[in-house]
Amino acid sequence: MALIGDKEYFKGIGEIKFEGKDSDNPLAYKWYNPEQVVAGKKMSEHFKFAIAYWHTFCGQGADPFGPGTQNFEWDRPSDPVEAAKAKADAAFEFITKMGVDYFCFHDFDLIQEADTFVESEKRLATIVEYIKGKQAESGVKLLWGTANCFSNPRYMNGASTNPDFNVLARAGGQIKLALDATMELNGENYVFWGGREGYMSLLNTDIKRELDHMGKFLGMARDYARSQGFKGNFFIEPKPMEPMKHQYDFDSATVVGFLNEYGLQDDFKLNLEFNHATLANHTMQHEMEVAAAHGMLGSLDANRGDYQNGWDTDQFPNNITEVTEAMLTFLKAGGLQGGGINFDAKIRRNSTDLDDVFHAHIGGMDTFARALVTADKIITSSPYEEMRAKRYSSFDSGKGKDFEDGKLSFKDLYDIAHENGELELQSGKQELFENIISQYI
Ligand code: XLS
Ligand code: NI
Ligand code: NI
Repeated sequence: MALIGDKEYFKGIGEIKFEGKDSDNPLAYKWYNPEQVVAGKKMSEHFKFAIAYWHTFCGQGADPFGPGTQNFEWDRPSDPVEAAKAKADAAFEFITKMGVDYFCFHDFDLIQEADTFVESEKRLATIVEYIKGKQAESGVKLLWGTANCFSNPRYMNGASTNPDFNVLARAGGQIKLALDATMELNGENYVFWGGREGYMSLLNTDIKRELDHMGKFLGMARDYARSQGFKGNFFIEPKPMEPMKHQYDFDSATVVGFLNEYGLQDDFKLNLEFNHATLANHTMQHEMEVAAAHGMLGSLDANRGDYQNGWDTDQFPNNITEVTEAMLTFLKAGGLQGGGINFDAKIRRNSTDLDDVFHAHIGGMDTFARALVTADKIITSSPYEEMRAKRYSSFDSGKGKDFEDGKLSFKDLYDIAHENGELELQSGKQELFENIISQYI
């Protein structure tokens, strides 16, 4: 069913279908087959792909050196409410044609923020009502909502970590409305990305006080949403820097520690992003492993960085090795805790055709599908699992098992060391592990 209002924005492009890897139709899926069962679940259920409202329908390709290049038809109405409705029409047409089930938004992606808080609240209510109708018509669901508490100049020193209480309170007011909008649209989760929660200079910053404020603020937001009946997950999205010099939600390990410190660990999980991982000098697989080890692998923002520069370039994923490694962790963790895979990615500034945004998402979804199938084969039919298990086999019985069971004293370790004498080296077999990944791709 193609959902097309009075106006069709993506003319000449119909629904994107799965045609298999031998198809040379650029507007077809080669690997992503929503119905295909992998590791006991349909691909569409594994992934819960989502389209990011901000990049795909708000971003126009501007960069620090020049204005946008992508002035599409839905950007043209001058009245903010008309513009927001046109954008919603274009968004739902695109999402439906892609056959994707979910979208994600920031409050003021949906509609332009007004000059006053009161007027912004009214605008938001109007567009939420409109989008509710679009959802009912199309069946498209909301993976998560969030608030943009980083673009407006009032947040230049942070939102919940702002040294000025009145800015913190304003952020609270704004996030209350974003939570309400998320609940109204049946959002399955709510994301906090601390865009300016961090510092530019330590000379003017009290880290301890700011972290305490953020911890308290997040707890209050959670309590409010729970009191309104929100059952979904809260996610924190780590990123080490940009826009701030340093951001408090630096990486998975930092955020896990923070959540435990402030008593947020039962309601909050992590939304991890590939490009943020690389900015933190980690691989995405590392970030996912750390989150999974704490039962906090919540959701993923799919994209990739540029390996030759250090920016958050938010390119569409196409690195099959990188995504396959991520999918190994994904499958072994039993998937995501409530989240899905949101394309937090944008087409390049010089990609100016309407079909470019289709090619971008098709490529990204195919990369994930191919990586999932590959990771599943590696787990089920290669020696990979056995090789990993073998490395730890000395803990499966005898003294190693006693150690794991807490039956040995430190003095026992000394006695065992004495008895063993000098040890043979045990190879880590890294190159063989790497070859298995390549072989199965
Ligand atoms: C920016 C973040 C942002 C979050 C949502 O780098 O990735 O887009 O995903 O606020
Ligand atoms: Ni990002
Ligand atoms: Ni993101």
